[in-house]
Amino acid sequence: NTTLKERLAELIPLELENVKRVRAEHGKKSFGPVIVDQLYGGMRGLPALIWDGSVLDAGYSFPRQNHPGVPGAPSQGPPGGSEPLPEGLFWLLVTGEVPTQEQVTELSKDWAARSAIPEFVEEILDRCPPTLHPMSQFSLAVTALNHNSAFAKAYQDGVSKKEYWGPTFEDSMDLIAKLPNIAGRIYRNVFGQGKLPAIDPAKDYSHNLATLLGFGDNHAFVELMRLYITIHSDHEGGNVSAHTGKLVGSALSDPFLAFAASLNGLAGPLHGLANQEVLIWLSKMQAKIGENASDEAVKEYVWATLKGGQVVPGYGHAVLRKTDPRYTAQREFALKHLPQDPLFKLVGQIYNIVPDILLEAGKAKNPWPNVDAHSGVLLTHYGLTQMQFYTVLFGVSRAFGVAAQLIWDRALGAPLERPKSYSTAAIDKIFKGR
Ligand code: FCX
Repeated sequence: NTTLKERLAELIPLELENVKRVRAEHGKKSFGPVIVDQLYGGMRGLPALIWDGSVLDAGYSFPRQNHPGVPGAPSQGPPGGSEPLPEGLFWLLVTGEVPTQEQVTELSKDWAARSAIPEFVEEILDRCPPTLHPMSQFSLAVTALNHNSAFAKAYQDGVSKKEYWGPTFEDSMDLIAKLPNIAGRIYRNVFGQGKLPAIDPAKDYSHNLATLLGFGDNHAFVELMRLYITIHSDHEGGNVSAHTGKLVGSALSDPFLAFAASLNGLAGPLHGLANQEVLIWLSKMQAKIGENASDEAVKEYVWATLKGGQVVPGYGHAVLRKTDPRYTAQREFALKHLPQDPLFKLVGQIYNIVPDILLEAGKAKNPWPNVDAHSGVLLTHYGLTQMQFYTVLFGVSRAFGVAAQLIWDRALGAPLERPKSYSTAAIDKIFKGR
């Protein structure tokens, strides 16, 4: 019954050999034409990164962790649960293998044991005004965890490059383990829910997170946390939060500093904040056209949004060109647990209306919904109505993907990331007359 770290120590030399072979065979081959527009257009579609944890296929998002048909969907939750466990997902992201129930339970216990945060970090959070966005508080606290970073200490002690992955693994486990206490404290400070309960080592990660938020006795909400943390964890290496973590980690900033940077990217409306924006948009729509509005009224509202020069939040995606399976997974959960919820019905009605409108408007490359189009509706249904907090939950989950990547980047010796930038004058000079 090997531990995650023991299994990882077995896999790393194999993957180092594998990468060496692939680079020896293909390293000098050119990979797709870079066109000047990609330098101006946000490197869209530019083959520029390696990450084995999850791969998106424009046909549908294919993070291997949550595609039920894919061997490797993590083991089911504890008895009575039917949603996957994030512990199983993290094992899968880090090893590419499905863990046993014992290995999953071991992870739950290990994270519970590492979950306490330093008192000074509690005080930093308690000093934040409730008007400071929860995501800013979140990244402040994660940055401050650098105080006890095993990697930073090992580096100062002169650890050899080959050993970088060990302290990175320890920091990553500590990071993931401490997020429920940080998120729970922010939630209770900003939205007032009294004293933080203790983490229960007999409960899984999601159950403890639900308890810290005040919903621990609601089995359906605990199940929702298992699903939510699983599906938001990783989405290829190029999205802003994953890429930022990789870039900052490539400077050998420890996982706390790297993930705090990821959180600042996730806080952007065109990335993780979209799940908050979706709920704000839905609530404004309901306020304007009422509950159980006609398709015509919804159509009119969507066109007004576009004509107002705004995006329809939760629709579109930089890579996907189909409905995000993470949307579908949430829809299935809603059909099972809250089929009559009016906001869920509105989300379904919008799903039947928005894609045709975006296609008719002709700008969006992907008219289908992404994960954010559905997530807030589920949280609201169970009483977690504070939309400003939604991206914090997205952030708790995204730590799983970013941490897995940082461990492997250090294990494989990923170099400092340093793309070349050009001035427009240089572009003009290089390509004039070509
Ligand atoms: N409503 C209105 N216009 C849209 C649109 C939408 N939903 N989606 C795209 N467009 C517009 C863009 O604004 C752009 O217009 P412009 O040329 O005037 O700027 C044009 O269509 C082309 O954009 P496109 O390339 O299709 O899409 P982008 O990737 O540039 O933008 C956004 C799509 C950013 C709006 C969409 O991706 C979004 O809302 N993202 C935030 C939420 C998100 O991606 N969540 C998932 C996170 C990620 F999957 C993860 O897990 O990491």
